[in-house]
Amino acid sequence: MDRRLSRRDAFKLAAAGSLPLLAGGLRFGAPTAKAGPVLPGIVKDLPGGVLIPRGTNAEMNWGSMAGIDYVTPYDRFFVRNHTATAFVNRATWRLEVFGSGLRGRPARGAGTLFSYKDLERLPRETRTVFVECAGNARSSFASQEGTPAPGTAWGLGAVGVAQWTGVPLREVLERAGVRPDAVDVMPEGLDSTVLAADGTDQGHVRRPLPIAKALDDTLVALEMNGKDLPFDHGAPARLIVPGWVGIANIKWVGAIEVANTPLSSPWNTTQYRLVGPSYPADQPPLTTQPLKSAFEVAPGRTFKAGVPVQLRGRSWSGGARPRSVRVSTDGGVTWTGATTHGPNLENAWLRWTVDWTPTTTGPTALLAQATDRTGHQQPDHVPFNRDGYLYDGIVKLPVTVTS
Ligand SMILES: Nc1nc2c(c(=O)[nH]1)N[C@H]1C(S)=C(S)[C@@H](COP(=O)(O)O)O[C@H]1N2
Ligand SMILES: [Mo]
Repeated sequence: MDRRLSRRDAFKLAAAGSLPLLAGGLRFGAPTAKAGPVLPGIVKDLPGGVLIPRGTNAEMNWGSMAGIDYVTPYDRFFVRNHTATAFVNRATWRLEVFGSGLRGRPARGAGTLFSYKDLERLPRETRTVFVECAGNARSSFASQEGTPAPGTAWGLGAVGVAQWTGVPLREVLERAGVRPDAVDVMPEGLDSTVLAADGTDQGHVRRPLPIAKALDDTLVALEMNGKDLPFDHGAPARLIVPGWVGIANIKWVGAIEVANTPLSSPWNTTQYRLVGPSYPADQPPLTTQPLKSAFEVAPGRTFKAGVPVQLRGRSWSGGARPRSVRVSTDGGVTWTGATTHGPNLENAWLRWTVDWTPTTTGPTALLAQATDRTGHQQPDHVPFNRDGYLYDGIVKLPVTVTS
């Protein structure tokens, strides 16, 4: 993995008018990754077979995780931008913490400023956790439930586990003078403001977080997998909110409001709630990601009849950890218990394998169903919600067996 800018990255940055903003010390080398599609708004290369373009976003191809260790490498980690990757100069970047939940109740512009160097001097922690889009597996509402939902048609690849290193948000808030009556904390990104479908400007990407979660395990991450945070994943600093919907993990964070009254933004009011005929009105904003499973197999892959293979996969949840997994290779008619392996970290994933010797030729579907430590199982069906969030059903992966 080479985090230097390729020549193509440099062109993309220049085209975005962003080169003057870049911090010094970047070296421009020859491209190192296999050429793949180029998406406006994403810096990293999208090598064929590793990341799949989805509009202006990029999804991990689960086939590219086969044989990969516990964490998702940078080159295959999905990217979800509401607008485009921001280029922030780390040397001049400041994080401002302000609001009515702090001593002295400083207004915006009068809060405490933290430079990157300030953060580097604070205590550090590493958390190995997933970031997963609330809309991950949204395409299953169309393919399995007959109720298509608008929005990025993700398969199961809008998820990745990385080692995020940074400063606990608690340390930052304590230094900024958080008061016991603080209720909500709202981080805000430095990327462009977002235009709604009707053309209204919704402002910068921001979403309130209850103070309890902010003071618990939330991180102001500076590193991903032991290296400086890459542009696409929020450099120089992003929030990591373990187990919660992707949108909570604000990238390119530039300001954090701490308030003694509840805060709101489009990302916890009109969006990121479950709206639909099966849900009572006024559902709360989404918090944790549900239990899911995926095979490390590219959709549509072919297998040869009579040739034994080891199918691998992973299961994860932002709630109780997965306990066991069962697998079907015949579209859900018969099931076999999978063997689980290695770590089963909270808010990360559990790897598993199952041996399979295909016999019947033709199209079939691979299914995996996880059970968590409370006994909850992934359901067969998921009731429709307007925005296609939190699809946690058993996903049918189409594959073909050839003679
Ligand atoms: N500032 C900002 N933060 C953001 C976003 C964004 O567009 N702008 N997208 C969010 C969403 S919807 C997701 S799923 C995750 C994706 O993180 P990644 O691109 O590092 O995988 O970032 C979240 N944080
Ligand atoms: Mo997301």
